[in-house]
Amino acid sequence: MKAITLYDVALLAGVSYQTVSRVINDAEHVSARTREKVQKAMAELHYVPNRGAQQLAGKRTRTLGLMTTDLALHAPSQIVSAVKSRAVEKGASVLISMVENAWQCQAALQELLAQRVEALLVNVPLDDAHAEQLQALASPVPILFLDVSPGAQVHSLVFSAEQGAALGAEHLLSLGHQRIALLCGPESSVSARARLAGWQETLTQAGLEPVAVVKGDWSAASGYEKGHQILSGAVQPDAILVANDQMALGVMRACAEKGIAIPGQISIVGFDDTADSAWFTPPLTTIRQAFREAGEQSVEWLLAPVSAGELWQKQLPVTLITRHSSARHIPRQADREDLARQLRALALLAEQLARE
Ligand code: IPT
Repeated sequence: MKAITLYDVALLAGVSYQTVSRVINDAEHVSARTREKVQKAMAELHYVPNRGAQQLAGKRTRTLGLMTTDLALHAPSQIVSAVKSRAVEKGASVLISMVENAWQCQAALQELLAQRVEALLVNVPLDDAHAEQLQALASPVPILFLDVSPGAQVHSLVFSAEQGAALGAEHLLSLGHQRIALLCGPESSVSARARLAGWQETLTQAGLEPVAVVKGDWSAASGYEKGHQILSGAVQPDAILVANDQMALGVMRACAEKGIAIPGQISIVGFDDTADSAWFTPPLTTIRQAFREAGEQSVEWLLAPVSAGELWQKQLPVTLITRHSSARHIPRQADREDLARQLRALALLAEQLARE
């Protein structure tokens, strides 16, 4: 079958080739009536404009490139969802490339550039040097990073990991918890390392050491497995700080299997506040990272990036969302007996002293 061209559309609509081209490119100076006529002819002929040809003719593609980590994870998929909807609103399209690890980034970047994206968004955890290298490779195409440390010399839009971690730890301390276990994200993630550092700093300031530090891979399955590991450790924790809500989901399952009541016997605090976290049993207390806002602001930047030379670096706030997986510490039976024993010994001592 012969491919339908602009000429066929022009012929059927009874207008010139240039007029059809103007309608396709949303150019000015086309009357509503003409536009309608052309659109009708296009529909009738099943004509689809050829982006490649438009691009060769030097037209803007309004195509954004998005490189993302595993979309099976809730946080990255919710960011992509927000990016897509804002881009559609703005008349831009998004090409998505998913990478399994940081080392695939360079090839993915080349592939997106080969498709002539106008700007790039990268939501892959990257160390400073690696992000800086990708920024140099992408030049002059603007590139924005979502999962880097604020110290990286690249354009970035990031949530404050340390602040979020401190909020979670302070919340547990304010509830009277002292035996706190930490379930971190993978070592390869900058954000996971920053969250761990934030927790540790807050606990140290309170004169405490975590009762366990365990690493998972962000998935609910790893939360379940590591949750069981923590719960069968030498010291039973009063609370667990979990580096993301998906792992918290697995931890909650492990608690249920062990018959440990949340929040009666253990408090759980997550990180992310993904769309499902309010629907866990019980609804999860967590640190909110506003993924929708992050996705939307990224698109705004990508469509109007700052002038070259200057670094654009923005930190987004994180907030504590208190739901029902955390509650005031209730001393355990053993602790209460221990306290009673100590008080009796003290009373005895006081009596002796009084007699002397
Ligand atoms: C980060 C999430 O907090 C975590 O749950 C996990 O999905 C991770 O991404 C995947 O890389 S959010 C990121 C913008 C720091």
